[in-house]
Amino acid sequence: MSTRKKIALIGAGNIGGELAALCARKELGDIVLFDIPAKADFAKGKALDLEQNSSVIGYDAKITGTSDWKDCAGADVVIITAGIPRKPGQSRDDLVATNLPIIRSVAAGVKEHCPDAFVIVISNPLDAMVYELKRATGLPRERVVGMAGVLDSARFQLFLAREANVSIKDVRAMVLGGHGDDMVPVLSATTINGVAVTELVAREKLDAIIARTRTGGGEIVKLMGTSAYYAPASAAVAMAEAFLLDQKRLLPSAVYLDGEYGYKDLFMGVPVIIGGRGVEKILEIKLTDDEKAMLAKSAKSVQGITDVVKATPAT
Ligand code: A3D
Repeated sequence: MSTRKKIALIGAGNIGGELAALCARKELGDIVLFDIPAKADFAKGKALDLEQNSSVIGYDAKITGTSDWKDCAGADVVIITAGIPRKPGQSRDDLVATNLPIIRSVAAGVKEHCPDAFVIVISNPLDAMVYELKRATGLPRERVVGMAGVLDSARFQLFLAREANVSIKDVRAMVLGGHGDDMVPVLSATTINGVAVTELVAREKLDAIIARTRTGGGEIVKLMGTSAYYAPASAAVAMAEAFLLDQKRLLPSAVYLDGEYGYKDLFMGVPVIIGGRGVEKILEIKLTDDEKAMLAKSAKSVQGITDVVKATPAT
């Protein structure tokens, strides 16, 4: 039996496949690609393709495709992409009717087979789906997070780097709040290698970049007919890696708030430290009055969709 870490990827679609490819190349552990029975062979085929790729690239990882939850048993990390992505013209919230029952069935699998895992949810609408996953599994808040802030910050960073004509490596930014069109790019925490971004990018350009960041997911859906998958997968792997390698990284993540920033019983993006114990700390950073107001607006949207989820009985 392998003593490597085990990573269960729930959903073997576009993001699931890229997650598997990245985890394998980084040799983070053995990988199980899980999907519904109708797509079991598809998951098996993807797993085999990726195992064959190990021979070319040179990585050690066992990759298995399955639709049997027993194969996920004992996973150290579970990353959930099960559900449908957006089509052009749809909002993330439009997905709730389809994705809520899916998340509930995945939660049952996680609860029974992976109760000790660090769980990262990607399925949309993100903040409401991760709320339901935690509620339905009863897992502690240290071990359930939603991926959105790392991706939204990456989009913000890219647009800033292009505008300022500097290397992407030197841009540090933070996008907080819900994963929706009123997410909160925090300018007071955004620098180009320590230099305030407001010194290098004009205010009206910043406003345009903030607007583009907020609709960054929709821009790709409109172009491709489905949602992004390379950057979302990389963002989730950064979070998984922080846990598996105890990196203690400061990453914006959707976490269960219990009074932090003045919000309770809600999942929303805030800066956290992720290390070997999962969410090791929730940081309450100083925000300007403007940023607090934007966060309040975003929290209101998240609360609205979370309330819909809470009011929907299990079928
Ligand atoms: P897609 O390529 O369709 O893959 C989803 C997979 O989930 C499919 O293979 C389905 O068969 C599978 N699935 C459905 N039901 C179940 C189930 N009960 N158990 C296991 N697997 C199941 O979609 P995708 O990979 O492009 O996107 C997946 C999700 O991520 C969607 O909800 C997207 O909206 C969301 N997404 C979130 C972000 C964030 O930043 C939060 C970014 C991009 C996409």
